[in-house]
Amino acid sequence: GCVHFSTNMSADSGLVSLRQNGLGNGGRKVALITGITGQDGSYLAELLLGKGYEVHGIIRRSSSFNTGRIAHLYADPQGHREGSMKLHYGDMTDSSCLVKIIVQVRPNEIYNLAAQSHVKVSFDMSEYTAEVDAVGTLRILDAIRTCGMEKEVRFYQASTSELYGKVQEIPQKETTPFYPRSPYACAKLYGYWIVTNYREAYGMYACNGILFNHESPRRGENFVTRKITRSVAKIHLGQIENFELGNLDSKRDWGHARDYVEAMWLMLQQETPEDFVIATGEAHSVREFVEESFKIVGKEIVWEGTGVDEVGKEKGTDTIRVKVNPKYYRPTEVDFLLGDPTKAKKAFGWTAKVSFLGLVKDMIESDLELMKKNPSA
Ligand code: NDP
Ligand code: GDR
Repeated sequence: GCVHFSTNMSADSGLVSLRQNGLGNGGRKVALITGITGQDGSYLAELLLGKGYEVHGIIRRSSSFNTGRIAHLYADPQGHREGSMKLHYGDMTDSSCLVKIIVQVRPNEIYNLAAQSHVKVSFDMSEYTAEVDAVGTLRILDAIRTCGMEKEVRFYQASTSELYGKVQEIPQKETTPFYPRSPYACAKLYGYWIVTNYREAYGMYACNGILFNHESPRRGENFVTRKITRSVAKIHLGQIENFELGNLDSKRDWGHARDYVEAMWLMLQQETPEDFVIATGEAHSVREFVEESFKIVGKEIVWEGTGVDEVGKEKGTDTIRVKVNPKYYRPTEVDFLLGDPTKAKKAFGWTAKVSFLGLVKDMIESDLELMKKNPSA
């Protein structure tokens, strides 16, 4: 069943009636975040706590700690004692758990960020990805209905630019047709449409945020940006000589996660629920991300081609710093994503604050600090 993360969350019998007027204890808004331990979940929790929300998060049981990104948000980080943030064990594959948590928390807003979010991994774990990313979204929507809260809860769905996949139009906006290119994107396509359907069928306030790639020092270590900044930091500090990447030519519209979680919140504060593209409006290749990273630490890059993908000239006797390994290629690739965030700007004044260079700099600086402190990180 569903286990409380710690003991100081009381099963207050007055909780339910108190919250039926739409506000939590002490008139505070209550938010429930799935995927709170992930990159976005941690920034969103910070943002909502800063706005005075009572924040509840669902975490998975795991054999090692998975709360590293949110540890600083505990009232007492040493003792893992909760203040305004409360954690519940649960899983997107477990409906009864979702129902129990929603009944107990009675949130005003639910942010559905939980996902098997790695595109390459989704080719290896396609069925599980569908379970979590597609059916998981259906499960939580149905849990809301089971609790009779479909008219009071506001629901945010973490949709993605991966829906555009094999691009039909440049730049991509809310009306651009979808063409998913991975089991991940196919699962998220189901998520997108089931959210749209429940909005139309049951009058739910439910929104798809179609977010383009967003990164940060907290980005998972096997996404390309973080892999690059970690490796370049280690090369700069003399901890490693080189590293491997896959396709260097794909282009992405990369923004900063801190900016993007604000757009999630804004979407749920509007009069009517709608879907929005969130992007910077600027695209760069993986190769450019590598180049900018090396520039920041003041090192020359030496590329190595594999014959499969010739990526540059080897220079003299210098050490090869970046190798291309086809094992990182995807069976079907998404070549070029560039978003048009005009609708979000018009509706609620959102624009990305952090530039491409600002993002690379933030990530490199943070990884330099990390690797200096802990070379085995
Ligand atoms: P992360 O991979 O960093 O975080 C994913 C979160 O989902 C983690 O908290 C993870 O828990 C949790 N999770 C995974 N599987 C389950 C499960 N079966 N049940 C419950 N929780 C689960 O992703 P991001 O923070 O980068 O992204 C957040 C969401 O936004 C995802 O849905 C992603 O697909 C989507 N998205 C991300 C974009 C980006 O550029 N970052 C762009 C567009 C969409 P644990 O920590 O235990 O692994
Ligand atoms: P993406 O992010 O697939 O866009 O999905 P990722 O950083 O994994 O890949 C971006 C591009 O870089 C190329 N690439 C590599 N990628 C990884 N991970 N590792 C490598 O070594 C490597 N070398 C080159 C990839 O081929 C790809 O073209 C992210 C996730 O956060 C999704 O959950 C989210 O929906 C989308 O962004 C928007």
